[in-house]
Amino acid sequence: MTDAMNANANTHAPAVIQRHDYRAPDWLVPDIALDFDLDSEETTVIARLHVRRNGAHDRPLVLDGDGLAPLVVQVDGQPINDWQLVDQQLIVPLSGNDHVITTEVAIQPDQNTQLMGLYASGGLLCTQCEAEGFRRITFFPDRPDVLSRYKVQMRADKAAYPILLANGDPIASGDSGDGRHWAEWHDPHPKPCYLFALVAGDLAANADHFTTSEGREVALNIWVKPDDVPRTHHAMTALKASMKWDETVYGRAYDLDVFNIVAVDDFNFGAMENKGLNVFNARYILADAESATDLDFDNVEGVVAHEYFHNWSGNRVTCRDWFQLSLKEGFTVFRDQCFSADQGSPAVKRIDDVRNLRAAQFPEDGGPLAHPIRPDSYIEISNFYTATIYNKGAEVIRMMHSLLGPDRFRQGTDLYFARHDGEAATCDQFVAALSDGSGVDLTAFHLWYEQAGTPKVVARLEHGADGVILHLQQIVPPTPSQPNKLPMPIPLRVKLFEQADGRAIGDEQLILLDTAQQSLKLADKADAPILSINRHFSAPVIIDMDRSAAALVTLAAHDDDPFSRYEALQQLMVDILLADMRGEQPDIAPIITAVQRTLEHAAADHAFAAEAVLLPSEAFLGDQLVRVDPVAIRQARDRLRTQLGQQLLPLWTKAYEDAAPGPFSLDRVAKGKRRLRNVILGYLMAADEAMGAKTAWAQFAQADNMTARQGALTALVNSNAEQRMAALNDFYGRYRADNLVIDKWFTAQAASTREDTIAQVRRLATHADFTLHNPNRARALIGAFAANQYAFHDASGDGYAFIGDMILATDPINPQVAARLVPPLGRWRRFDDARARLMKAQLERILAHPGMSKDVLEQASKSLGA
Ligand code: B3K
Ligand code: ZN
Repeated sequence: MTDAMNANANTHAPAVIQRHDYRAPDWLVPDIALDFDLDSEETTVIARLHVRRNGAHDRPLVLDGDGLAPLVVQVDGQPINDWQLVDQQLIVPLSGNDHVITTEVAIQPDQNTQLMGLYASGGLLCTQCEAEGFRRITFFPDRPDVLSRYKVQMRADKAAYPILLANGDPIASGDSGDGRHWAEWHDPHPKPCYLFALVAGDLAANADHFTTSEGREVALNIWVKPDDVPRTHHAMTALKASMKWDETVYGRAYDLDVFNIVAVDDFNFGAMENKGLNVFNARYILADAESATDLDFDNVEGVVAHEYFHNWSGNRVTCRDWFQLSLKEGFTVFRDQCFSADQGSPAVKRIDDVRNLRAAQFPEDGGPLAHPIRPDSYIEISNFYTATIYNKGAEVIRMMHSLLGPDRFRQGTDLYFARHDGEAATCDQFVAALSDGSGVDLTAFHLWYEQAGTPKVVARLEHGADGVILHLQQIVPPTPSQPNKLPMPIPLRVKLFEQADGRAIGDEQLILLDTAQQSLKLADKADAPILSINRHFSAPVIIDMDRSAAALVTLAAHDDDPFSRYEALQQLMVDILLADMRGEQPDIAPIITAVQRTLEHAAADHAFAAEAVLLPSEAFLGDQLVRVDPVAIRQARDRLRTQLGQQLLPLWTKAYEDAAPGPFSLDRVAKGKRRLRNVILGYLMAADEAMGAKTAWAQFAQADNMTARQGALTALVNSNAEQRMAALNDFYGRYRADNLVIDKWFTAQAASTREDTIAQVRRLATHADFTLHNPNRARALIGAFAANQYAFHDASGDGYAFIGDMILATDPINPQVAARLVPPLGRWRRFDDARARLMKAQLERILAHPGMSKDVLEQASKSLGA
């Protein structure tokens, strides 16, 4: 606990949960029957728990609750009076080893603005329980290692809620005779309560079916508001492809007769893998050409796959405690990344994944909220659904996959699923199963689970009479509460090329750096070798190596790993931009040559070319500096963009024309062309704003799809062009009834590079369509603004104050959404003293505010690091 948090007299210091305090549950709940009398104003929940003493002890039954008052407490059918409610927990003394506990509570779904537990959204009633939402529905041991078989009965008004869904299989349904009806669902697979789900509403389905490799006929339904059914086809295609892929690649088949997905408008994150009843944020289900960008289509595919894959990695084998969250999340992200790579372009997918890792996870790992992929402590578990747990977790599994190769990795996962099916497992057990199944000892990887911080690998190539020698050194930086680190196992794919002609010298090698320093011979002889290292991003590390611009130009042209070609181009740009910021006059000829060559070959892979010529983001450039200077970064980046735009103008124009779209299609080539055109628009605008705006406006007006329309809108919104307002107004008018598209309208303005962005964002926060109650909308404006480095870090501090205001306003409504807005303020150590003071002032203001949630308090106090 920090002093700042202790100093806050208004809060009762929240408890810190420690990983080492884990104890098996005192009581198990093999069976539970739930009875819901549903109503948006007041729902009654009767729960019958069959509880069983776990081991010899005399401790009472302790059931978690949050905001619940027991109306009835019975033991074996008899009301009791000796229960107690202590810190929201219901304590029931029990004499025997097996009992049936009955409780009744009343809850108010339409008052539930946190969107955890049972809540109302757009006329539906739905649930979200992970991590600790089930305790807002009924009293229960709300921890992932208590697995139960669920029977659920629900009654509801037939007109308002014609569809009644829960986990598992539908057993019976009927009319209650009073305008209400009922349904009963049984889930035969024991599960932790975080996987419980229920949905009631006026829904229509896109219905399909799938026959599993085991011969099971599965009914598939994607439930949405009736008007939205035409927008569910991409999700259904993705679902069937995921089911097939998991059978082929992991040997995992689906295990119920029904698989339901429901889309809801108000949802705290992407989606939720509840057994047999996935609940989704509508933005990850609904997609058609008119309203969704290609990125949206890809995200739908990826998230549908992710939640489906959880059926095995998460549901059949779940987590022993929340410290093991990466067991299911890291593994499932790795699985969905590989799936998406197989569906599209592996190279472009890898580039995207690495860009996301560097944008979200590296800063987290280098800041006050750094934590290992298996954390040691937390105050609020919701704060640990992070890029570290998810994306770095996936990278750690990818490294083990690289070392084992696909066949031995599969032997490992087969053993993991066989050994732990139906259990709540740990990360250590996962690594042990991979080791035992593959016959390769991976125990050294425990360090990746224990140590936070992004390792830096310093590489130096030496060549002479002894051959080509690679000298490597690894540095794992100190992170909060982990000052000293041990060397980690770091698999690095490397390959040598000749400087003169880009000819390969030997094959790619996979080397394992597992000591602080290591030197190894890569080849006997070479004239002027250059090193391609961390190919395909084989390890989540920062490579520190001096390579000349000429070497990078050669790699950008000749490296046979597309990811490394991309890296070479990015490094060239970063080197030039940093030199510019230091006040040097960098030679831009090498980058002109490399971009020119990439554009000349764009037709081979438009999507790759688009990624390769994109300038590094302002935030990524900030990460390369000891002190982030948002203004200098903006100016240097604008200068290089203008130089590239102007010097290669005929080539940009030609590439734009060559990438002219045919009829709308989601095939790789069509998507690649759209992506490249949008990237080129940025260069055209930089070369000549009036000319670029004309092209953008034409693209905007003629677009038959959202990728083209949004790309053009973004280019115009960043400009002073006369078409800017026309595009914004047209877009708003055209889509005002479509929430998911209006989110894009808010984001385009919040992410704008214009000087008046803060003022615009403040104005948009009072717009009639803005609400803090819908997480998508809140993130579309506030989240996008906080990610806009130049505007957010305006020297006036207005950006910080706006985020501070929004955190205070959001917290009473939805602490999870509010807490996610805090980390940008926590980066104050990376900025000049004046900005740092202003950022800290906002954190102090938040901490001093009475009644803040523990979600926000944990993030703000750790961010302040006081
Ligand atoms: N498991 C959920 C995330 C739940 C977040 C709770 N704060 C979605 C997913 O990762 O698949
Ligand atoms: Zn997940």
